[in-house]
Amino acid sequence: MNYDKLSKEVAYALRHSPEDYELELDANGWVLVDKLLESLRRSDKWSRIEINDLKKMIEKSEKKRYEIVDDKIRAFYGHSIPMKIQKKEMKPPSTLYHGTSRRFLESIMKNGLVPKTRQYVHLSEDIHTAILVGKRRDTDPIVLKINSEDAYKNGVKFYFAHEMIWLADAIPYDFISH
Ligand code: HQG
Repeated sequence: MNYDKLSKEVAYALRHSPEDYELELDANGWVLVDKLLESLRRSDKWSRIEINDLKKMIEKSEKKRYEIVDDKIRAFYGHSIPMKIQKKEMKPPSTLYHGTSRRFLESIMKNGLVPKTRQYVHLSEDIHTAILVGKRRDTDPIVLKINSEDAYKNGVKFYFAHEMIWLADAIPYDFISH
């Protein structure tokens, strides 16, 4: 089984277009694993898919994108559907990082970080993860440093996705340096 392809398909189902899969995410982004399997099986590509394939997909991925708990599965981050997925508000580490394309720098330093097509701005706990995120768009990405301690003190809300990825509604430019 091609787990990368499966992961991309699951991203459409759990982050971007659940309605195309006849799925309805709950407020925290969960759906029943059985419902997802049922929907995936309608396509020839995944006609024999089982829960163990989803578990292997999660296990083999270099990135922590999904979790299965009991009979449910969800994406930790990355949603673009209109209904905003509720994330747990939490005090962030004092510094976070955001890897991005150099060509966005001017606009980011003028407008701050905004979520664009997704529901939240995505921030990384470590520089290495930020570089990987930035490399999706630029072979030589820039890593922005977010003064999350000051941002938090000034009322910017942060949300926990998982131990490497934090989310925010937006980050004003005063808390961004490079
Ligand atoms: C940029 C992937 C101009 C921002 C990744 C980013 C991550 C601005 C792009 C996760 C801007 C949005 C999310 C402004 C933000 N002016 N550009 N004011 N504000 N931007 O894909 O953070 O593999 O929505 O810098 O690895 O790149 O799918 O966000 O470049 O974890 O699991 O607008 O998605 O994970 O791009 O990536 P995205 P992201 P997966």
